[in-house]
Amino acid sequence: MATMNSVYPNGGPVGYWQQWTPLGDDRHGERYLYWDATSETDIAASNMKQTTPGRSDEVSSTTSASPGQSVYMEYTITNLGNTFVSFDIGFYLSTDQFISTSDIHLGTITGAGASHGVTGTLGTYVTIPSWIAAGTYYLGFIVDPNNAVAENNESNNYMQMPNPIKISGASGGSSANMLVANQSLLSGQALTSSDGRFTFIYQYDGNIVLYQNGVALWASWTVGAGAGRVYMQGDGNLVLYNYYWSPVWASNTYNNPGAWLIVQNDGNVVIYSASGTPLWATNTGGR
Ligand SMILES: [Ca+2]
Ligand SMILES: [Ca+2]
Ligand SMILES: [Ca+2]
Repeated sequence: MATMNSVYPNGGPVGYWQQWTPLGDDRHGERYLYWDATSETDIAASNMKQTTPGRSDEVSSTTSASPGQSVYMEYTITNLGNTFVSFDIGFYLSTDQFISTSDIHLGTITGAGASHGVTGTLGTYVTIPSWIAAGTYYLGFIVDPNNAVAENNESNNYMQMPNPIKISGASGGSSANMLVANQSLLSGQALTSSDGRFTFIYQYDGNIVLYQNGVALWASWTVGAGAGRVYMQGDGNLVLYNYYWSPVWASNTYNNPGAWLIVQNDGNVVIYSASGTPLWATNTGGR
């Protein structure tokens, strides 16, 4: 047995002030004994980077952003095994420090690869979703997010950025532009895009209509179903119920608990899943 792989036989580099700072071989601070096995497959994620030989520091990442903004993040990947491995890299935005595939998916690099023993720090741009609520989030990444590679250690594949990212609120007016789970529009109630240009209204005549400056862009064609409600159900389905609580129209996006609707500034009305996947839209964007 060996106590560390051949890249850092002495346990890793020494950082500032002679403090030991971990690199990609650190495996979340845990130390592993490596068997003298004929094969080991393990890729690992880290938020450290080697700056000069013997010195390492945290990777760079953007610490504040607006919805829709493209932001930079670095990430380090190490192939701890003894064979070449090809893998995907997924990028995520999380409300906590724990990055998982159920967080908001920002994109995936497919077909990355690393020879055994190699550590590399890479950088990429990811786009903060335009629909995101203001708050503090963590950017992070996962190597082999779909677990296409069987590894000796599957628990060291995710990592958050060293610093949280503060996402500001969307600019513009203060009218509600969203319908979240268990919220309804009653007759005459409307949502307005945050820039005020688009209105999504449940009219008294029963029709749900999206307007831009008085011009209808989209409608549910449900005249006669007034005095009911447009209900964003807990199962993710947006349903228009009439006065008798009979469903008249639906987005058919059920089986998506936590889904929500937004009137976007591009003129599109979109229902997103809880993890940010578009499920339904009026397809009226680009305005
Ligand atoms: Ca791994
Ligand atoms: Ca998370
Ligand atoms: Ca895996």
